[in-house]
Amino acid sequence: METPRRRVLLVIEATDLTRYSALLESAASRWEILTLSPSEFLSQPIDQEPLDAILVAARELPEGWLEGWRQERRPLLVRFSEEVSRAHRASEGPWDWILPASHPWPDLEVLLTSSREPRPEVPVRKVLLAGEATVGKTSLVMSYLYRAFDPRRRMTIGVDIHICPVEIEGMAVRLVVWDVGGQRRFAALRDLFYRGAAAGALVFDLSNRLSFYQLLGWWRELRSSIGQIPLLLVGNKADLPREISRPEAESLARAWGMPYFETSCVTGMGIPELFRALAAAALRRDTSHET
Ligand SMILES: Nc1nc2c(ncn2[C@@H]2O[C@H](COP(=O)(O)OP(=O)(O)OP(=O)(O)O)[C@@H](O)[C@H]2O)c(=O)[nH]1
Ligand SMILES: [Mg+2]
Repeated sequence: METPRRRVLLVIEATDLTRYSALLESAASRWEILTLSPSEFLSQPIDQEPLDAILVAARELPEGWLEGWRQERRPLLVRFSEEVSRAHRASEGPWDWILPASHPWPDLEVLLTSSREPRPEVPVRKVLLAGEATVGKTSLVMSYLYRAFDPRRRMTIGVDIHICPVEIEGMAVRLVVWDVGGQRRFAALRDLFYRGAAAGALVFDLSNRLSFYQLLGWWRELRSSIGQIPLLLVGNKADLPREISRPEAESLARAWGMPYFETSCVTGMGIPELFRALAAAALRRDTSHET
């Protein structure tokens, strides 16, 4: 059976049209493509004929631009972005997909010819960051979320909870990171904080041997509180002179059956990898739990 011709609206600055002209021509034989500039788009709501997709190539759209678009069947909402190099499902905002502005068409073809699926729920997993005070647990989260390092020290009182979006192999995951205060006086509370976590990272400071020795206490505390959840070992502050070598840390990680990561919140080294590994471990934990 022939698929019905797709009706697509492209919102684009007139000056950018030439960039897509060849591709628009070739697509026009298969899809009905309407092009509008952002201002036209806002001033003439097209609500007679249902659209299959709204593609937004324009960089700026005023807030509330979607308000006029209450159609019975919600069109697929796709953003072209200069900042991504491959297609991915959006986890935030109104968009269903974000496609690379430089080559959106192959992915678009697939999206428009496959049947429409509802946006999947983004899985949410609780994970822990544990380890001695000042090893840099909160800084790891700040560096991941804001790509920034702040040398001023703000001790975590009890626990800080951060929402960290992570993407692994094109799939969005939302980590709820429980970043526990490492000070001894919070120990009595921590058992409560650990409940329901799907994975965790044990963090020490590569420039501080004591924080490495103290890992044993943390490992025991986590294992006795939440059992066999996947744990990762993290040597942070790799930018500073070391007191712990990589082989020494790796041999501990091996003994405990954990993967080992080195990070620096100053340079950002290893931090995206760490969060992706945490997300992957948290997701794995869930499936193995169910089967
Ligand atoms: N040079 C360097 N300093 C770091 C790094 N990570 C954190 N720091 C610094 O170490 C200090 C402690 O960092 P925090 O992130 O507050 O440590 P924490 O583990 O959250 O400490 P608690 O909240 O008390 O458990 C701060 O002054 C940070 O700026 C790093 O990778 N390199
Ligand atoms: Mg902290």
